[in-house]
Amino acid sequence: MKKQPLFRFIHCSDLHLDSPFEGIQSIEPWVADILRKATFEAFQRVVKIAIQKKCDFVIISGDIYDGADRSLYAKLRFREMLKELNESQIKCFLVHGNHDPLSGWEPEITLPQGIFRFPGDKVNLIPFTKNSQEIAHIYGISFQEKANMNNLTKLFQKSSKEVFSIGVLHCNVGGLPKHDNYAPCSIEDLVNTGLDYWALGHIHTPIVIRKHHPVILYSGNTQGRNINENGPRGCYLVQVYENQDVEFDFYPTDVVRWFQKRIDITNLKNLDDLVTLLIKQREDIRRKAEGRHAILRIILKGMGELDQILRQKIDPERDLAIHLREGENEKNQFVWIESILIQTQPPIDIEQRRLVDDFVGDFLRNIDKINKAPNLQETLKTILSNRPEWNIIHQEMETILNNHGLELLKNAELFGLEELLRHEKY
Ligand SMILES: [Mn+2]
Repeated sequence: MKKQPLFRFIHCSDLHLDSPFEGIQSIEPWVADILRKATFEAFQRVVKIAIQKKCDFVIISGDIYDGADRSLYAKLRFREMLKELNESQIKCFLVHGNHDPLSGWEPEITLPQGIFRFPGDKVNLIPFTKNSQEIAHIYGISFQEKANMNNLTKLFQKSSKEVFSIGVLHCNVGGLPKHDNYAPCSIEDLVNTGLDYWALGHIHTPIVIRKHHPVILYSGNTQGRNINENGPRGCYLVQVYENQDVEFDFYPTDVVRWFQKRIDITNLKNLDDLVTLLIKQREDIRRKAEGRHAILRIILKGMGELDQILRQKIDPERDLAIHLREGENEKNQFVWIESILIQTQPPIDIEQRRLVDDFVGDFLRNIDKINKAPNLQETLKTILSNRPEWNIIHQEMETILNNHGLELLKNAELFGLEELLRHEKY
């Protein structure tokens, strides 16, 4: 028979309660309603797992609330769920992160007993006792302010070698790109503290940084909130044994899962084939979502005969997405098409065509010249600022150029190419 662990806990993070879902082009009220509740429902699933698995405590590594000024509704719902933990004698240890620093406004709502919130001035140590035996030390510190640029690991000092020690911290390990570099630290810093388990928050993708001595984990957020947060989201169930061995398992808690799917049109003969393929992909995603709802972004890629029709005759939102969403309100697990992006190309070898000494070749060579300019944004700006319309729309255009300059140029190239070759059979 398998040995029983000394204790079990849940490590979760970045609940972002009451977070709005970002970037969905078109949404019906019934979907919006499910999305609005999703961050709460995801934490409800964490609570359920903690109770079912008979956990001793739950750790939340920051960003419980989405905004520094917490919504009253979020705090009320959070309290209800914490009450359930409390009724099952499950304690909860939490820190605050850059989204919900201690300096933010908080409605005066008392949280239930058994919840420990780490202050932001220094690292506190909370001993955890089971059957009158001290079996774990939990260390943590909250963000006082949003932009915490200090290496907080320097404040952690292990007080006992014998007792299993857990550090709770919202931080960026190793300067992970695309994330604010708050509370920056290195893996070495974490190892040097001598703690046995690091329950980290801030990075929304689950990452196992180190498997043993110490275990270092980002649990990721409990519910993905935009297309960049695709794939499974959830929490870790951690079991610690008498000899300090640690086992950890990921449990998905997301109510709605985000997917991005690239579809190649190269071998498609007509729109009928495309629609059939899109429906097949939608059903494939429904299976992959494993019993939960899904939001799907489709990107059409490839070089093919369908390119010209897709670019010139089809509105992907009005013609295709809307069709694929029909009947989804009757499904137990919906697949909501977030958008369909057309990034196809005409079946022409553009590099070869660029070499031809004719008008089309000239056009392609000019585009290439702009593309290779040292500062694409500035070059495009100079060209466009000679146009009379620039005076009226320059503010909007500058934002677009800064964020999507390259994309704009690519689209212009394909559009120009198709227009110039409109009467040619290619
Ligand atoms: Mn976060």
